[in-house]
Amino acid sequence: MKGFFDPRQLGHAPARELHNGDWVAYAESPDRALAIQRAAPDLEPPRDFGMAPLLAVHSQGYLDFLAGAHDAWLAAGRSGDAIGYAFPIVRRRPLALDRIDAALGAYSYDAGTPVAAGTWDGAYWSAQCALAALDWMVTSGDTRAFALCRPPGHHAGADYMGGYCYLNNAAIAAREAQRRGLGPVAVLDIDYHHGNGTQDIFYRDPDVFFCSIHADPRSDYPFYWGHADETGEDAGTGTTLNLPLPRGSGLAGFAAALDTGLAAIAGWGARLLVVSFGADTFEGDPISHFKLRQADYTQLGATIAVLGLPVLVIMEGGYAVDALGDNVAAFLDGLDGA
Ligand code: Q9C
Ligand code: ZN
Repeated sequence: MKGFFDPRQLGHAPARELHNGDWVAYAESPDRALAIQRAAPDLEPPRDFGMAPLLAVHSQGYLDFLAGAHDAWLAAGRSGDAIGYAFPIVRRRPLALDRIDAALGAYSYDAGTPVAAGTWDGAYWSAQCALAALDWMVTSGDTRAFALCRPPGHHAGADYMGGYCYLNNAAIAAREAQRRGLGPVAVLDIDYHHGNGTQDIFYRDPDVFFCSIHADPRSDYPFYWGHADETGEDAGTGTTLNLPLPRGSGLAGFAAALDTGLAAIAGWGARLLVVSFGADTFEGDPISHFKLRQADYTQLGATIAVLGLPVLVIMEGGYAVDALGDNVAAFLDGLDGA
């Protein structure tokens, strides 16, 4: 399967994250991309589609912040990665506050998403991979493409970062697909964690169907979003479908939810499927609690292929680095009918 990756994505390398009250090594490491690259060796660098497709999803203020945050952090006399610590949860007014700590809080919802020296470039080229994969499908007529997006994107909203995510690669590709007349577009999110950023971006949009299968947010990050009663709003009512599963779920539970999600996507009339694929549903994932095995990913890919829609795969999470390449390859093989 044609795929895209840019070495500049490796420059995004935060040192550590806050995990259950301790500082631990950052789980979303550059090694993840190298592991996937080893298993899917034909990846090529994307061309530069510029800022316009990013601005179709994210606010100018947020993009300006993200591009300048690490320099502002250094200018404030700090070292290492920029991390916020005060979050305006009650009234998120658009105050133009200069202090870097205020901006970090206003443009994020967690303290687990540091901005490092290479974050802007890494996130920028990650998003360009999603656009290049879409462009490949359009120009070649291929019904498949893979974007090795890293950093991932599905927790990032129009004007916030979170959950290791800065730019919402899947949303950027979906919007660009709409713009090119490839819609109606459905986004199927099968990362272990709910894709709260993608959901938020399309929550009132009747033209993008968002379906997510994920760990029940009553037990798992991101907690506040992904509950079954979140179904969209205003004109978008009914175009969001959340299928939370309990910790410990394996192939049987996951495949049943996938059947439900795919039936809804088919019934809605999607013409293009964007899959936010996380391999953190793997039994060996260090931060997650599902029980999928390598061969299960081939079955899930094959099940999605039965829909008969063009499929653009956007990489999201997956932190068992030693198994990550094989798990991704297994999923892509299933999609390809192997
Ligand atoms: N270390 C994705 O899989 N963890 N993001 C919270 C505990 C956040 C996962 C802090 C997990 C985010 C793309
Ligand atoms: Zn995840």
